[in-house]
Amino acid sequence: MKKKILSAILCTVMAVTALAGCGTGKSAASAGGKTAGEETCAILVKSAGNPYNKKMIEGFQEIMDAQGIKYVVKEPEEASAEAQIKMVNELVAQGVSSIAIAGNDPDALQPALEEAMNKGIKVACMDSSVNADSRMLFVNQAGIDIIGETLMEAIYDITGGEGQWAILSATSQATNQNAWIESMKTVMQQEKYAGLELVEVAYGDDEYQKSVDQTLALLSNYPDLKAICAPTTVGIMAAAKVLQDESSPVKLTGLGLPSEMADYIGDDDAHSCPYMYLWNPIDIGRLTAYVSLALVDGSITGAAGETFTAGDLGEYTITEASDGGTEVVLGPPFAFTPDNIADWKDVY
Ligand code: RAM
Repeated sequence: MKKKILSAILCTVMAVTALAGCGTGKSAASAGGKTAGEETCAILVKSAGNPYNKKMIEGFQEIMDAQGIKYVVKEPEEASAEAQIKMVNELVAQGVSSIAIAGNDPDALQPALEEAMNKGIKVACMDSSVNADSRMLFVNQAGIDIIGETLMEAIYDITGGEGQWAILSATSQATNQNAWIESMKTVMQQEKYAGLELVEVAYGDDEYQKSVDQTLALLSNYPDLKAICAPTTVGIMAAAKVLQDESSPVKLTGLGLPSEMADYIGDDDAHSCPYMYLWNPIDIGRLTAYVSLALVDGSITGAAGETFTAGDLGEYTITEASDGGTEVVLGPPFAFTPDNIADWKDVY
C-alpha cells in the first residue's frame, strides 16, 4: 500500500514537472511488438548488460506493444560512439520511422543522425543527449542543474562539508554524466563548499569490473578520502559493494537503481550508502515511446512550446534545453533512503 502511495506521488511529481529520456542495448537487433502499422520505432541505448538500460527498453516496449507498433531494440556491446554509429547506419538502411538514442558522445553521432533525419527518420534522444543538431527532441530524465545541486548537497551532507571526495563516473564521453559533473563543479565554487576537495574523476565505463577496480584504486591512492559520488547506476553498485566488503569508512552517494542498492543503503557503519537518488527508468522508456510516436505521426516536431499527451504520464510541454536544442523533462530526482528503500527495491 505504502509502495503504491509512493509510486503515485512519484508519478504525479514527474508528470507535473514534465518529461525525460531512456535506452538499452546489445549487438544484435531484436524486433518485437505487433505489426499493425507500417511504422517501426527504434530504441538504441548506451550499451548491453546494464539493467538501467533494460528498464528503459521495458518501458518503451510496453507502450509500443500497447499501440501495436513494431519496434527495434539496439544494444551495443560496448558504450562507444563508434558502436552506436554502426547501429544508426543499420537502422537507416532498414528504413525505420524513428530512432531514439541514448548518446555515448554528444557530437560524434551527428553525421549519422543527420543522415537519418535527411531521410525522413524522426530522431529523438533520451537519458544522455546528442547535440542539438543531431536530434529533434531530448527526453531528459531531470534537469541537469537539479541533479548537480542535489548530488553536491549530498556530498556536503555525508562528509560534514569537509575533506576529500572523488567522482566515479561512467565513460569519459558520456553527455549526461559529464553535464552533471560540470554542474557539481559549478555548485562547488560556492563558499559553502570551500572545505571540500575533489581529488579525482575516475571512469568505470559503465562496466562492473572496471568500476570495482577504479573504486579500489581510489581507496588506495587517497587514504584520506571521505566520500565517493557515482552518478551512474553501474558505478554506484560496484563502489557500494567494494566499500562494504572492505569495511571502508568512505561513504557513497550518487544515482542508483533501488533494486541493486537495497543491500547497501543504511545509516550505520555496516552500510556504505546513506542515501542516493534516481528517477524511474521505465517511465523514461515510456515517455520516449510517446515522443517517438508523436514525432512519427506529426503531432509534434520537437519545437519549444509544443504539447502532447504521454498516456498515463500526462501532458508535457516541450521547452528550450541548455544546449540550444529542445527537451521534455520527466521530473526531479527522487531520494532513496533507509526509510523507503524497502518500498522501492522491487519496483525498479
Ligand atoms: C547508468 C547510465 C545512464 C545513467 C544512469 C544514472 O545506468 O550511465 O546513462 O542515466 O547510470
